[in-house]
Amino acid sequence: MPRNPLVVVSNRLPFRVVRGDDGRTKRIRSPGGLVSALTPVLTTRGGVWVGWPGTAHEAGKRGAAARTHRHQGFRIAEVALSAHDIASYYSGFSNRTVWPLLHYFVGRMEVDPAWWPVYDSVNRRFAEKAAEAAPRRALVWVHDYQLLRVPHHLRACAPHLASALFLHVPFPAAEVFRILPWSRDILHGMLSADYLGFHVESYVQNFLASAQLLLGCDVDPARGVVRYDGRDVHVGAHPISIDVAEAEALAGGVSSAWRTTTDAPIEIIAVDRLDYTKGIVRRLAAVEQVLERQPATARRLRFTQVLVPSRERVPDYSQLKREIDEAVGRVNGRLSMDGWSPIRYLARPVPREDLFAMYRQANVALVTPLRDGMNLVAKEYVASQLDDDGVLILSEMAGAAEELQEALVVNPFNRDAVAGAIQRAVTMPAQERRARMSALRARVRAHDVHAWVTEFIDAATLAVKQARSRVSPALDDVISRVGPWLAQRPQIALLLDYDGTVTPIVDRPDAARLSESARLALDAASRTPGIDVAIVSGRGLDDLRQRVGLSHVTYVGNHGFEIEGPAVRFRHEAADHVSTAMNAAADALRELRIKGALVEPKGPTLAFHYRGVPERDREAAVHRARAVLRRKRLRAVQGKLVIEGRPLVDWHKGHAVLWLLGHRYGTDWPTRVRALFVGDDTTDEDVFRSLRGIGRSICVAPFVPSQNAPSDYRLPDPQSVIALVRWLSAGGFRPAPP
Ligand code: ADQ
Repeated sequence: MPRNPLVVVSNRLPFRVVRGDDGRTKRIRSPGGLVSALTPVLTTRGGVWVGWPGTAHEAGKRGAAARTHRHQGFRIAEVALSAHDIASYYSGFSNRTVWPLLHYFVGRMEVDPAWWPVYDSVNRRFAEKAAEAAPRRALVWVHDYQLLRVPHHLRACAPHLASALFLHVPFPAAEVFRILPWSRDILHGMLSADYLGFHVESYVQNFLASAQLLLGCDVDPARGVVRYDGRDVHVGAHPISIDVAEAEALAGGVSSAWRTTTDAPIEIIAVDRLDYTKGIVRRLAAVEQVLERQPATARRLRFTQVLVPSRERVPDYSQLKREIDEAVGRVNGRLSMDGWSPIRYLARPVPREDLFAMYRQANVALVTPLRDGMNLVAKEYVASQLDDDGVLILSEMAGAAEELQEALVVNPFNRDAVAGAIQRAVTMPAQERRARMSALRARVRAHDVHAWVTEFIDAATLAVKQARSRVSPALDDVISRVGPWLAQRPQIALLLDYDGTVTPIVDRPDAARLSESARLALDAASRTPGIDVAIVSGRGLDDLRQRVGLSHVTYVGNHGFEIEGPAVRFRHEAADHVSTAMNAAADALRELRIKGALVEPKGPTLAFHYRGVPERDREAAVHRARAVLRRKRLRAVQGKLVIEGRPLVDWHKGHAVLWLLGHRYGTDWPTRVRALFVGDDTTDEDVFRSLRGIGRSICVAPFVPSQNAPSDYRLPDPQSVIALVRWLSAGGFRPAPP
């Protein structure tokens, strides 16, 4: 594999910046296998780690805070976040919306519409920072649920960069994921990467099912491929692991020989980050049950709960901490005797040496999360059992359970089952313990975090090569998806916007001419039996008719206020009432004498074009134009660098299209007609929405639109729209005769 430079993008940098007693700041390495696994890769390949240093920067100091510097042989690019960013992006959307949902805690998911735009814009800043810092030909590796929109923004600002995303938490069933109001935006964000990795195969399949259900993508579950926007996005399972050599070295420093002596206490250990997903309160209840009902075991048992605080800014977590404190206090209060307490409770970060000493000395590890992406504690415990002894009790809701099948696998919601597993573990014959633990240890040793990093990067690099050499043009993609749908009805209504859809966007509206080849293609389509062509535009009816100049076509002009074509003639009643106000508004707009602006009266509507206004003056120009329209009691509608003045009634292109279809084919037209609309402007979104579910629509845009566009497909430019029109008149969608 070629060794391209690597850019790691994660919410947190590989170190924390803290202020010492002397008032000076220093860096403390973040714990965890990820940092120790990625550091050597970055050092040898060269590259950058992009992340947030962990402290809020004060407003106005962004430049100073967002620095790039060197660390252990590679570069660090800091993304500065304000206190408001942290509250909305991190504590809000990431930890109170996405985290609970991805862990199936639907009831805990909070929805605050103010958080989403901050999450998206912070993700954009991470992407911009990565694009700016990335060496040429780098692979950008994005991590985790806080950054799911980064691949989208990266493709928009640096389309040449290859990117991959790894999700450290579960990906839930599609029916759960769809509960998130921004589920489609998140999927668009993720699918903009070239490669996607999850811990285990079940998350891969859940993700593929979501792409199919929510975006209508073609997926190949056997190969792990999603066809998205003309590309094959590969998706694979990569179970994360730990630094086994480090774990063995730490565990090797202590002895556990005493563990097997007959009157030694039976040590049970549990180690968690403070989180409701870890099932700590339920676990304590199971331990309590054993203590109460198995007096012979209870006398010898000592249960240690190690708990590292986290997310203290999120209210649920401080509440949970109180619940755990109380539960421990209650059990110890009820069951302690003669200086002996059944539960030892260490609610603080423990040095790695001490943690691994505890693992090594524990007879049993109780790992019972209610839901967990992988769970590294299970693997750390296994790696520490240097004499192949010890029993792992493992929740079936942890990703680790898909790998570590020789553990005692339990449902953490079933207290009797967990208590039963504890009882079984403490009475398990040595032979069975060794058989199980040696198999577990062999598996963890064979696949440590260094292997995980190498395999992920190799899979991503291969996927990038395949995807980039086999990009099928967006048109092929649309044709393969829309063809079978069109073939289901005898009639097609092909509805096309004009500017930016069948002609390229130009500086002055009067310069937008239909090319001869486009005219021929539209003419051929309009004469094809079973195809009905309409041009739907904001332009005045006469202007539109003149520009297209075809007799078999229907013209929907003035945003639907006027319609004319074979066997149809319509004019919205409001059109007549507003002509005086419209003319007066056009005069008033001209009188503003805004340099570069163009006023276009169109009868029942008018357009104020400001494409020619210098950029710095545009905001003021729009403001003044809107004020004029308001005074004349007209509706101001935003288009692409144009403000439209329309009668103050609820009527737009979408309503006009539905009226035309009903008028021509009857109210039950969807049973006989396939309506396909193509448009590019913001005003076309009304048609996208009106046709949603009863017709289909294509948005003309060079990239996947930033937000979740209500259209079904995308084509990059007017040439591909005309190619689609030719394909339709050639009958490409009709099944071949037998
Ligand atoms: P976490 O939810 O943080 O990670 P986990 O995989 O269990 O969960 O890792 C916790 C780490 O913290 C372990 O390395 C453990 O040793 C350490 N730790 C816990 N308590 C400690 C204490 N008191 N003192 C010191 N260290 C302590 C997320 C996902 C997981 C996934 C990982 C990696 O939620 O499912 O396994 O990412 O992808």
